[in-house]
Amino acid sequence: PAPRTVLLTGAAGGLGTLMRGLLPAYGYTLRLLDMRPLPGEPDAVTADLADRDALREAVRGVDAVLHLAGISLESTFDKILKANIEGTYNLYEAAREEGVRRIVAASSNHAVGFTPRPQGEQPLVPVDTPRRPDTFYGLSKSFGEDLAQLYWDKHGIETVSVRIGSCFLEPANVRMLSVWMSPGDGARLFHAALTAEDVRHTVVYGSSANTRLWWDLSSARALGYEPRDDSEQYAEKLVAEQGELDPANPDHAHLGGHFCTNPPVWPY
Ligand code: NAI
Ligand code: 15L
Repeated sequence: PAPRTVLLTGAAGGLGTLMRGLLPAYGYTLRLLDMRPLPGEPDAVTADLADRDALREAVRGVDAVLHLAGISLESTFDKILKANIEGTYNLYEAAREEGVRRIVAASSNHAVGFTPRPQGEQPLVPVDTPRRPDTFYGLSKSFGEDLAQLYWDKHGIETVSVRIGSCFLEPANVRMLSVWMSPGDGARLFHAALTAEDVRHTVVYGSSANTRLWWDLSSARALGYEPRDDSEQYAEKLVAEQGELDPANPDHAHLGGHFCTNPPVWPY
C-alpha cells in the first residue's frame, strides 16, 4: 500500500516548509518534527535527532519518513557528527525498532561535490560515480547513503537517497541553472520516492529537467518521477548579471561549486 502518514523531519527548514505546503495535495498526512518549534503547528514534535526516545515515538505508526533534518551547510566535524551522522543513525534505529519500511532521505550533490562538472559534450554524471564529498557536510551525506544501504541489506528497510541539487523558489546563480530543483518537481520526486515499489536502496539526483543539467536523472525517472520544470527560463537574466561559468575558475569546475573552495557555514 502507498504510504499515507509520513514523518517529515526538518519540517521547520526551507525545504521542509516548501514540502509542508506541497505534499498534502498528494494525499499525505504529515507528522512534523524539528528541533526548532513550529509556530501554528500544535501537533509538531519539537525534538533533536539526538533524542532517541523522542524519535522512536515520532516514527511509531507512520508509513514512511521523509528525512530532511540536519545541518544543511558546512560546519565543524563535531557538530556534523552529532546532527547528521549520529542523528541519521538514530532515525534509522528508531525506524527499525518501530517497523517503518521506507525512508526517503535528503542526500546532497555535495556527496559527489568534487566530481568535475561535465563540459561541452561530456556525458552526464551517473549515480554510481565514485563519491567525492566536498565538505564534512558532504561526507555526512555520503555516510547516509552507506547507512541506507546497510539498513536495506541487513534489515530490509528501503531508502531512496535523493542527492538534491538546489531546491529554492528560483535559481540564484548560474551554477543553479544546472542543479536547480523547482519546489514542484521536488514534491513530485519525493512523492515518487515514497510510493514506487521495490526501491531497495536507490540513489537518485534531485533536480528539474534543466537544459544545462550535469547529471543523469534516469534512476529518478525509473521511480515514476516526471519533472516538469527547466531552469532555462532564468538563464538570460542570470547570465547577463553573472556571465557564463568559467572553466578556469575552481568554483565553477566541480558539481559542488563553491562548496569545494569556500563553503557556506552553518550559522548555529
Ligand atoms: P535547512 O537548514 O533550512 O533545514 C534543516 C532543518 O533541520 C532545520 O529546520 C533545523 O532546525 C533542523 N535540524 C538541524 N539539526 C537538527 C537536529 N539535530 N535535530 C532536529 N532537527 C534538526 O535546510 P534545507 O535547505 O531545508 O534542507 C533540508 C535537507 O535537505 C537537509 O538535510 C539538507 O542537507 C538537504 N539538502 C537541501 C538542499 C536544498 O537545496 N535546500 C540541497 C541538498 C541537500
Ligand atoms: C546543499 O546541500 C545545501 O543544503 C543547500 O543549502 C544548497 O546550498 C545546495 O546544496 C547547493 O548545492 O546549492
